[in-house]
Amino acid sequence: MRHILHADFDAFYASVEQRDDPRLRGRPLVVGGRPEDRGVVASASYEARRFGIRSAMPMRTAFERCPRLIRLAPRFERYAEVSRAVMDIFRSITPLVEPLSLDEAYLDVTGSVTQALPPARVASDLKGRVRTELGLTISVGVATSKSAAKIASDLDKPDGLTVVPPGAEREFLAPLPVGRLWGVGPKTAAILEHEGIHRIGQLAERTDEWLVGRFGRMGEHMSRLARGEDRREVETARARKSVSAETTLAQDSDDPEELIELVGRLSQRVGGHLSSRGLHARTVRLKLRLADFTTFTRQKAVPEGVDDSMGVEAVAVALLRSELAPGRLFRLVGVGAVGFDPVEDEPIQPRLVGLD
Ligand code: DCP
Ligand code: MG
Ligand code: MG
Repeated sequence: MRHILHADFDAFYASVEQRDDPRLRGRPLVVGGRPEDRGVVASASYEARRFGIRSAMPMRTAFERCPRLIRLAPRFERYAEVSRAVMDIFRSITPLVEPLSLDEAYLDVTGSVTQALPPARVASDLKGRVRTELGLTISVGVATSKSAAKIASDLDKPDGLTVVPPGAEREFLAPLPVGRLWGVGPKTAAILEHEGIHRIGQLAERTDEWLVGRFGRMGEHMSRLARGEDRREVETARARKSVSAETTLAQDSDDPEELIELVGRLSQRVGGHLSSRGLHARTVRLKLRLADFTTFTRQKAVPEGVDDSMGVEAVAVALLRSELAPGRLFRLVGVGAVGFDPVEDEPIQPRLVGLD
C-alpha cells in the first residue's frame, strides 16, 4: 500500500502578498489584471472570498461585489521563488514529488511512514514546517491514491488536513458531487446530472457497460476513480516517461507527402516541448494506426540524444518512410520522445490572459 499526500497552498498568490506586506493581512485582496483592461481574478484572499469573489471571475465583477477590494498585479517571479522553496521542503521528506503547478504537488511518503509516524503525522509535520519556514499555510489531503488525496486536500481549506483511511476510499468519495472527480468537467457533470447522477457514489453504482456506452474510454476511467481505484504513481519529472503528440487524419491516407508533412508538424510540437523544458530524449517513437485500426509503433534509439524539433523530425520521418506503401492507408499518426536524462523538476503553471 502507498501513502500519498496532495499539498496545495491556500490562496497562493494572495497569501504571498499578505505575507510580504503585513498591512494587507486580514483585508479582502485579489491578485489579477486591471478591471479596465478586462482583467480577471487569479487569486482571492479568504477575506475576499466572503464576498463571493473567486478565481477566473472578471475583475469588474469582483469590485462590484466588494468596492473596498484591494487589487495587486501578479509578481510571477516572487511566486516562482516561493514555489521552489516549498518544493525543496517537499523533497527534503521524499524524493517522490510530482509538482502539478506552482502551488501544489503530490508526495509519495510511503517510505517515511512507520508505526510511530502515521501518514497523518507526516502531513501535519509538513504543514508545520511550511508555516514556520515560509510563513504560509498549505492544505493537505492524505490517502492511498492520487485522486483521493487531491480531492481530500480541497475539503477543509484553508489550513486543512483531511485523511482518507486506507480501505475507506470508496466510502469517502460516495457523498461528494461528481464534479469533484478528476476528469469530470462541467460538461460531463451536466450529462451525469441529467441522468440523475449527482454524487460519486451514484456513479460508482453504474455498470461499466453503461458508462462506456455514454462516455467511451473516459467512462471506464471514471468508473474506476468513482470506486476509489487509482493506481497511478507519483511521477517526478525525472521519471516522466514521454512527450508525445498525435492526430487522426481527416481522411485515411497513403499519400507520402501528406504523411511526411504531418509527422513534421507533430515533431515540431514534441521538439518544442523538449527544448522549452530542457529535456534530452534517447528514443524517438512513431505511432501508426491503419485504416482497419491496427495500431503499432516503430522506434529508434538515438544514443547522442535529441532535444529539439529538427532532431525529432529527422528520426520520425525516417521511421515513417519505411512504412509507406501505395494503398497502405493510415488513419492516425503520432510522434513521441522517450527516455529522458535527469533534469530539474519544473512545475507547469497555466497563466490566465488579461493579467498585467
Ligand atoms: N491561478 C490563476 N488562474 C486561475 C487559477 C489559479 O492564475 N484560474 C493561479 C493563482 C493561484 C494559483 O494559481 O493563487 C494557485 O491556484 P489554486 O487553484 O490552488 O488557487 P489558490 O491557491 O489561489 O486558492 P485555494 O486556496 O483554493 O487553493
Ligand atoms: Mg492553492
Ligand atoms: Mg493549486
